Amino acid sequence: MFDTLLAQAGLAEIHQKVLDGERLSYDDGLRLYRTPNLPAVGYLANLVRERMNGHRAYFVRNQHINYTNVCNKSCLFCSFYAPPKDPAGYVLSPEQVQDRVRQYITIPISEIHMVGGVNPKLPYSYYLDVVRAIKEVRPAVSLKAFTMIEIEQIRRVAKKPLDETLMELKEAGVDALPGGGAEVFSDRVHEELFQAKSDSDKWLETARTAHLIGLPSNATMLYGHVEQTDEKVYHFVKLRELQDETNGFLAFIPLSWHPERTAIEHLPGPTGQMDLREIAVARLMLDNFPHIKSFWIMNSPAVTQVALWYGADDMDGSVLEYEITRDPVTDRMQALTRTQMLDMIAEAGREPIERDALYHIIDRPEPMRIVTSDK
Ligand code: V47
Repeated sequence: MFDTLLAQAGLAEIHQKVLDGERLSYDDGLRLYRTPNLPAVGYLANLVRERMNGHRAYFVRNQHINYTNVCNKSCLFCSFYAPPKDPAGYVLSPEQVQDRVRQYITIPISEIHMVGGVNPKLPYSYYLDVVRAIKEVRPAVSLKAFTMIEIEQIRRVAKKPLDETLMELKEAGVDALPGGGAEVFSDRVHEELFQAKSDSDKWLETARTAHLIGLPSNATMLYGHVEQTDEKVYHFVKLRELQDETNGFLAFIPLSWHPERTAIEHLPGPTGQMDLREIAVARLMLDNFPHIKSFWIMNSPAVTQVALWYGADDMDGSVLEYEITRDPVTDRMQALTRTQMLDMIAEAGREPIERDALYHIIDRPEPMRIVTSDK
């Protein structure tokens, strides 16, 4: 029955490659985007997902901290930043960052995710101090901090070679780098939406250096704005090539663009159909990435539950206080408790696994324990 469905969707050849564990080509990637039969793509992605991760669905109790919103990159897709000298700009001191960490000290958080704008005023010592300040309050937490774009800025103010800068951040307490700042690896989109930021070659070079000195990272792709299908497939191919070389990527996260309050908010933005397809195509193309994450903040909890059958094996986590896309008017708290995450995963028919930033297993909750304490 499935064979007929896949043949009708024009995916018979890709199905065979998936069954044989054969790498998909650039043209296969285009075909996966172009077939209207999304469930067929999801079915193929789920074959790979279950082969690599069984029924496991990872989640993390984490806290997000944005140390500054000041940014000199003026990306048109972003609503978070304040340009230098804008009165809305802020910088958290290391002590204020510690206060944020202490705020949730009773919750057994295992990951802190810290990113910020590219703030030209911050000296090198600030970054090291903030990292040490976090580890002083929560020594056991795994700290995932600074996108490749921030790392470039940190290296600039450090006036040191990239590998040395990364080593010093690692020694201070950074355990992994988040996947942000990659956007879409396309000179055209770069020119149109984020020309002040460095390009894809630089992002990949920074990731390569981080991996080589022993700092793993994630990778992202921001979609649903002006990008085209061939650019997304190219993005996957470049990431896959680097992963072949370094094996330093932990997870890939397709980021569903939110148009609200951005300079290009007239664009319609992505749909649920697109969100599921990005997850599925990523799982199929990125055959050497151990994990594909459906970031529930961007994709919604509802789409994320379905995504666990479309290639995703991770839903991110509690995400205490997400500011990148928070609505300043409603100021609605975006957070999930452990119980809510367990319920979401259990209802989707997957096996919940609590992890830290490096995918060390913290807990394998028994299904019977779902509906217990709420932290
Ligand atoms: O680099 C900016 C994106 C990224 C918007 O590594 C937007 O585990 C949607 O990278 N709508 C930062 N996205 C977030 C990020 C991330 C998130 C969760 C987990 C991980 C991880 C990484 O957010 C930026 C940019 O690509 N972004 N503006 C927006 N309006």
